[in-house]
Amino acid sequence: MKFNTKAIHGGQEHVDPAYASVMQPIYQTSTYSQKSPGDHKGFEYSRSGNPTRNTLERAIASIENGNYGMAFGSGLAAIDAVLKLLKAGDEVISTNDLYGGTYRLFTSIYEKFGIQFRFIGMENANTVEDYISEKTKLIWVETPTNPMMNIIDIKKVATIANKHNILMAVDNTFATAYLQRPLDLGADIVMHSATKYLGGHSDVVMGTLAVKDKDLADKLYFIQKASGAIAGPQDCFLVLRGLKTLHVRMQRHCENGKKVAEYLSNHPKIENVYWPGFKNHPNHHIAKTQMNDYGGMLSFTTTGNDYDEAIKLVEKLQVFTLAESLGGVESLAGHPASMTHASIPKEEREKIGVVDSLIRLSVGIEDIDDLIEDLKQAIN
Ligand code: P1T
Repeated sequence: MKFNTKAIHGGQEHVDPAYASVMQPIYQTSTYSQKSPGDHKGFEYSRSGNPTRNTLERAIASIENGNYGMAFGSGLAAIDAVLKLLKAGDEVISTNDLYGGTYRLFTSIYEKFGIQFRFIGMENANTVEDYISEKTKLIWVETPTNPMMNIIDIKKVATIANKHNILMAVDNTFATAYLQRPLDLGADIVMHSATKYLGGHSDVVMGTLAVKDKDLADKLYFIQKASGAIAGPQDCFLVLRGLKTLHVRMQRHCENGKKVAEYLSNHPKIENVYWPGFKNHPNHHIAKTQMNDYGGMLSFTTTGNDYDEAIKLVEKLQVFTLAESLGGVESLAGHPASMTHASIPKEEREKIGVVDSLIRLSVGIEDIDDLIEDLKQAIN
């Protein structure tokens, strides 16, 4: 089955044996009756399994070319489940540019439990090998990274991870399975903040994982059940509905993203535009091979790198909404230094380019003329 068909039908055969409804029903139930202890129809309690969630989990596995999927109450809950595979004394190597909340989870929660994190630039994948020790148990990769849009060579990092018997996880939130499929490139785990493009309508908070390996899936299902950070059935329904238009939404996000990136790069008041589709992006050649297109996310800085100017600019936007999050049909703008990445110390974030004038755009699927006009009036 091709991707566009999988987005609509993947994992969704016979979703309703009772009435043959075309859409997966919302099973808003915490529990299921049993004829005799253990004699039931496959479900006993909704923390361990729920038909609506199971259908979404199969759909997520299907679009990522995995065999098993899991849905959690948020993207961070999904990342949290992956970290629970580890124990005190283990080390994690992570991209140094990543969502501020992921950084906070790693450093403020898991360091306390004796897990060590090394945040490194992975733009040259070979450098990963220099940081591996016998304690390294997980490599965490975001690509494109949030918010600097760095591109990491998934296949190369996966080959290194595999050679040393280390798990490799990819946060695929910015690209989605429409643009890149990390499991096909050798990663063990693919993670999403489904809050973003998978849901697609800014109306749900959810996280997902997909894997190929049965043993790994069993460990993650156990963590999901034992820790309990599951996604609820109504939210699973919303993401199932979102998935059905993922491919058409992503096409327009990519088209609009390209036009906005080009407009900004030609504007005299704009200093840098970070978007992997530019030929002069340092890892454009990798993006070109591992992604099908370049997505709708980009960041830029204004000339002079002035905090107040950046704030004024985002306040003036009218079609773009100033808000955290991304990946919905509507265009959003954010100021990472004071919003999504405020939990990263200033010296750390400035080292990777998250300066005071950096503005991040999630380019939506509105009419491109209105988006450009809005940016023009706000910048000028
Ligand atoms: O918000 P939540 O669903 O828990 O997902 C966390 C998360 C994980 N990974 C990436 C790459 C993310 O961008 C996020 C959430 N990001 C934002 C809210 C944001 O505005 O960047």
